[in-house]
Amino acid sequence: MPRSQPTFDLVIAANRLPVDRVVDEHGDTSWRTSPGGLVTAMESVMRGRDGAWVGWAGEAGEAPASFDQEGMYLRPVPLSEDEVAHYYEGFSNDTLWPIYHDVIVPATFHRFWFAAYEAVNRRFAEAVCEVAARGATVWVHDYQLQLVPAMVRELRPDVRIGWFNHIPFPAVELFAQLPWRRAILEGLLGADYLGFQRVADAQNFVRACRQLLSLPTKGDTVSVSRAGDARRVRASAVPISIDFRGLQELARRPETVARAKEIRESLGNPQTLLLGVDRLDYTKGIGHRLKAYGELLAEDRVSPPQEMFVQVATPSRERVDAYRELRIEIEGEVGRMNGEHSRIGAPAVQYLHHSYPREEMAALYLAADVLVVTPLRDGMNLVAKEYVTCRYDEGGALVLSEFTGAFHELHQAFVCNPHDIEGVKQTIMRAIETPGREKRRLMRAMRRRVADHDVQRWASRFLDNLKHAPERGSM
Ligand code: ADQ
Repeated sequence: MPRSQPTFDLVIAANRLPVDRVVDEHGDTSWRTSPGGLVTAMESVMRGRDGAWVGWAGEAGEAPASFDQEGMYLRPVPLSEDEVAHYYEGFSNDTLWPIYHDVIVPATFHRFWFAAYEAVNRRFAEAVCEVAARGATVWVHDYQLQLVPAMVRELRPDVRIGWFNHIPFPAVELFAQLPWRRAILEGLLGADYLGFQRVADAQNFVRACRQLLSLPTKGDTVSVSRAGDARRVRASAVPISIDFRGLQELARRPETVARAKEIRESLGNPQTLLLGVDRLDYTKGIGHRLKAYGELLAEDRVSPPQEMFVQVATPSRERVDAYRELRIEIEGEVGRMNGEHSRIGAPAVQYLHHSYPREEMAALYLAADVLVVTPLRDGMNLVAKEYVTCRYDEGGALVLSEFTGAFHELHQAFVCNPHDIEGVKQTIMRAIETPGREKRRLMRAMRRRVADHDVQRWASRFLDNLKHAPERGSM
């Protein structure tokens, strides 16, 4: 280790660094902090502390040298082209992602993908140890880095290790399909504390340890005992949230309000504007949503231009086969619906396959009378929380799948089971037809929940749980 290597009391490890490379017209490179809840949350916990973030800078090949960005020390981890294909697109997104989302599409298993996953996790662990001060707190994020906790513990028994899962943790019957299930559970058990989106996710993890590793469990803790290392690991729910104050402030700006009005005008001022916003991912139930809406159109229960439907489908993982196929399927469906039900100047579905700046997202939320969120499985679904946050006017209505983490918090949503197409249709109609006064009451209650449980509170709850996790030898 070079003598000048700085070390930090708080180290975050996540697949991606919170920055994007920007190249200006002279070919000079700089870094721009990528907007997002995680960065905001980390900024709030790093304020007044020495913090480092370990992650991939987003491009294959050599990594840039470590650098400071807005008060955080960023330590890039290099990934080769092959590692991006095998560790990230392969094992993370084509093995773990489908298994952790109820096998909506079949998972692909390749031993060489796991080998790359292990190698990359080791590189992350070593980078973490390099920047962690003695006794530091290490916070590892998500399913791409499940081996990191045990690897860090082995190298640095002095640090305290937490891991948070942004996606669901599957039922043991599904998790058991993974040929590397033991390695993954043992990797996670290297942590002192494990945070999940829902109580059921934490319970699934504890059950997997009991059934697949035959470890003793009690309530939300698993007892681990290896030569010289007897510990209890706690697993519980700490649902993630968003930066309520920051986003609400953006939604209230006169420019955002004006843009929302302009969006509605450009759609011909519909009576009801329905909106879907998702990464183009098979977990999000976009096809189920379109099917339900297509039937409502066919039955003349909705029709453009009175009702207009805007679907924003953010480009995602386009090098993974299942995602390429999904895009073809969804765009075919949108084409069919528009062919059958559009009028000149009034499309049945306005489909947008783009990323947008935060300002535009806030304006879309503010413009929409109904947000339709129908995932088949989703760790949380921040889009739902962003929508209610932007509705400072208490307008709008939220249709929400019961298979999202958000369902467990936003009790006043119009709830649906996306597999029940008839039910989705009825729920959409209810969201459209419920009187404004009642909808305002529901929206107010959901806003209160998100305001009280924002991302800053999430981060401090996680760190608190980590701090108070059982001490070693406390069995
Ligand atoms: P995602 O699956 O990506 O996250 P979600 O929670 O909805 O899903 O977050 C998506 C984010 O991307 C939101 O902040 C949204 O505003 C933004 N976004 C979506 N479309 C966009 C577009 N076209 N342009 C710009 N921004 C767009 C994973 C898990 C979730 C979990 C989160 C956080 O799958 O279940 O809620 O992590 O833990």
